Amino acid sequence: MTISRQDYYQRLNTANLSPLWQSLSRLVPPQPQPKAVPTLWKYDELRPYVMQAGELITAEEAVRRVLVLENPGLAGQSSISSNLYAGLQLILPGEIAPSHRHTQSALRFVMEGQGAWTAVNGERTTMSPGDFIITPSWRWHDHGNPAVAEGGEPVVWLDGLDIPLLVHLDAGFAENYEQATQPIERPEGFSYAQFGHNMAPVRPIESDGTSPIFSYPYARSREALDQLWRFEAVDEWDGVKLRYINPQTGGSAMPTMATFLQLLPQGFKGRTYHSTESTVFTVVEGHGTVYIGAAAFTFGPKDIFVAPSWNSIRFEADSEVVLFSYSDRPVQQALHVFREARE
Ligand code: 1HN
Repeated sequence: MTISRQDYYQRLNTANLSPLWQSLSRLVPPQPQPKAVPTLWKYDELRPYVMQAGELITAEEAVRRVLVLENPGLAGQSSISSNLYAGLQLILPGEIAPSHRHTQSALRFVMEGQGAWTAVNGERTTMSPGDFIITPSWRWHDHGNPAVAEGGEPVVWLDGLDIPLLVHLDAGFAENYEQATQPIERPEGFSYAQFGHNMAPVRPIESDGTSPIFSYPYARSREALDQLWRFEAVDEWDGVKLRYINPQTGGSAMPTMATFLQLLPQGFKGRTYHSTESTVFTVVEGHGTVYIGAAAFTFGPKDIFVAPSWNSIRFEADSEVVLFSYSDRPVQQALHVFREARE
């Protein structure tokens, strides 16, 4: 007598087996089926929570005083999209976030406040709003903020990391440095002088896959967009959009995350596109509306929103808008699975 399918599946289960025919369409969907959902965080609503954290815990105790932006479709996973992490970090005057390193790559995008510093590769950089700062994989990094007497003020930045990707890859390592801060070996601005002016040292410095420029100041990137806009280089989907590059390779500044800055002219009504990358956007300037899948979000300065893979995306700008964004595009490109469609 043949057993019932029910019994059969039960027995398979106890033998650590499963019938592919029951999961095939889920495993190989006709198009991406992200669990992450389009989500917007209004900075006005986030900010009080961030500042309260400053009253409840020191940077020293927290190690990193960060509120994680968690996608409601990925609850409990500290993820804003399937491969990306986002958080808001606060550092108060006089505080130090102690030096450590990990295989996860990190980016910082400064949201508010001036004068905090981050150190990477023995060099410090001072933060200003709109600056894009990189912590490469496995490099010691510490952050600090001068005391109030030296002009310190609360500084908040957006942290973008490839944490969920490294979870999938089971490739996470981390270590603490024996001191709170790493030794300073080079003057501030050294790496920017070497690589930030379309020039490079004559004797090649070997690339570790991450840009040797670890701070991309906002003023310079903003100026590029402004000039291109004046030259009427406005794309119907993206407005004026540039990607940050690693000057050693021409590729993305970080191996796992691409970063972009784009300008939407006042009155811009963009066309619709789809992309397999999941993108986290933050608003640097201006007001507008973004349509992501079935969602419509009106946004203003410092708001953060995420467009998970293959959701339709379209922008409208009420005033001149500047958006910073990061995505998992380089990973998809390396694997030859990146796709986009422009309607
Ligand atoms: C980290 O090292 C930082 O260095 C921020 O500021 C956020 C989230 C998870 C793991 C490491 C930082 C982080 C992080």
